[in-house]
Amino acid sequence: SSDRIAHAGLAAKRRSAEEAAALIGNGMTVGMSGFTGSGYPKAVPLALADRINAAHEAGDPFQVKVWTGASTGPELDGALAKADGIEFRLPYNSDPIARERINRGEMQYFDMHLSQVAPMAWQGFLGDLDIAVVEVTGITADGALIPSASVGNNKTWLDRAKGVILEVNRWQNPALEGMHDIYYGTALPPHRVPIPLVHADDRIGEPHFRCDPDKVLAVVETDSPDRNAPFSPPDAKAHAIAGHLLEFLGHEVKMGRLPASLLPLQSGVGNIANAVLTGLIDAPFENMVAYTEVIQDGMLDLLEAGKLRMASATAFSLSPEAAARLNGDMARYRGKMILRPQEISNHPELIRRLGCIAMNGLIEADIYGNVNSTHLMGSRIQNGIGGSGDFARNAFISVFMTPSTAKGGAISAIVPHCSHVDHINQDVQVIVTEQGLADLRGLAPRQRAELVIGKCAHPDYRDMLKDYFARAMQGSYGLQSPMLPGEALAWHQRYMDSGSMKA
Ligand code: 0RQ
Repeated sequence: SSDRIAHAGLAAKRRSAEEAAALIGNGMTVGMSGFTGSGYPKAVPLALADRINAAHEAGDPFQVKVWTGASTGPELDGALAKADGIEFRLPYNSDPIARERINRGEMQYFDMHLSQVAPMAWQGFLGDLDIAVVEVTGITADGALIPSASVGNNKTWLDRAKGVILEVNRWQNPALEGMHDIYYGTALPPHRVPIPLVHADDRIGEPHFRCDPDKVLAVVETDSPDRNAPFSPPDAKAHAIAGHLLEFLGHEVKMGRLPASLLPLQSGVGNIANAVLTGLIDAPFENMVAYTEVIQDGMLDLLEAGKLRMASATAFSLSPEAAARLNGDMARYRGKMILRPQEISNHPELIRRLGCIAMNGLIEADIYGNVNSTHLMGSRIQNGIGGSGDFARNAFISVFMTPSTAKGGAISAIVPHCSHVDHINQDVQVIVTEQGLADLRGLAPRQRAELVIGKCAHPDYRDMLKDYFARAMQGSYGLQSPMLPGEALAWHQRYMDSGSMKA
């Protein structure tokens, strides 16, 4: 049926996923929709993976370059990576098969700030975009596109691509229409102008994507759910981290440094971020707003509890249960949520202006408060920097949180020296573990080290860190940020050699 495709010319372009995938050839660059497992195309990438497998079996080369919003789902990154069909990938990935290929050196991965993807695509040095494959909820009578459960970089892909393949997914709720705010005022320097958004709930754009129907090569109808991953219930550590952070925020309100409704919240992905949001339900803050990247379960709970007034993001990232809840009551939620292009949801200018409270996860932090969000043991990519850098550098307060150990205690998340740095200490103001919270604002490196070791490190590693710091105070080349280069990464080497950072 074509009740989701009201434009006659585009209805006439309905094709099978196989026919659409046949338009994609070896070496092409394909811009796909999708952000944290929502709104990604579900049929064409699978059909493309079949084509790639067939080519490889026949001994022919077939790989594509894949650009997206952020992470997608097993039908996209998983299937294409399994087929060894991705030559180059940007800007964020969390798929385990793709991760494995990247870490085996079989795929080039350009891990970038999510706010920079669209502007850099416009700058032109990334090369041409051959095809856009974009999931939409429907097509209006005049050919405008009703966005899906994520906006991501779709506007840019639709504008930049030479040809467009649309997936119209009837699983997406038609009541999504009107929730989106697609801003068409971006430009490259010297023509850039201020983005006219001064409150998290301002609408500055249009509800639909513009798309030249002549550029549309095929329209594929689908009926498939997003990859909605369940959240594990917060464990004791997550509760402890949330507790420390909420106490800190309460203190900031008391000191008059934050308003009673706080400032627009940004929350990263994962169970700890979700536990913090859940904890906010019982916290004394009212009328909060979120200006963030993804709307996860905890945000929905806060909206329902009336604590959160509205949430602005670029995508949903929900558990199956929360997705069903949202779908069942979309018309009501629509008035409280805005989905925007990721260059707007993550825009440094807007994050700085609004004064967001950024709360993100980390892999490891060093004693001076530099943060590694991406690489295990300095070299193995986990996911990518995502939006954490967009928010951390420009936030009113930038918070990073983590359990103090990983891998059953064999790894300390607080180390003498980060094996890779994504967020320099200037962009990291608060570090929280289940052990405690270090408020590093206004402190110099040696002062920061005392606090990070004392408040955040696990007791199993605290004396080792104190010992390193004391010896660095003696043997360091300079004492601004004391360091023993020959020893700084010894903990990581010990883990790789023996399976534990413990001496
Ligand atoms: O690996 O599953 O094999 O055991 O890293 O760790 O504890 O599940 O942590 O889900 O909160 O993710 C930084 C990755 C944390 C995330 C990161 C191992 C650990 C496990 C994952 P296993 P957890 P979380 C906006 C913000 C960047 C993007 C971002 C992230 C795995 O928060 O991707 O912030 N951030 N975006 O065992 C070795 C350590 C380790 C370690 C954890 N120190 N050494 N391994 N692990 N610490 C949202 C978006 O941008 C979309």
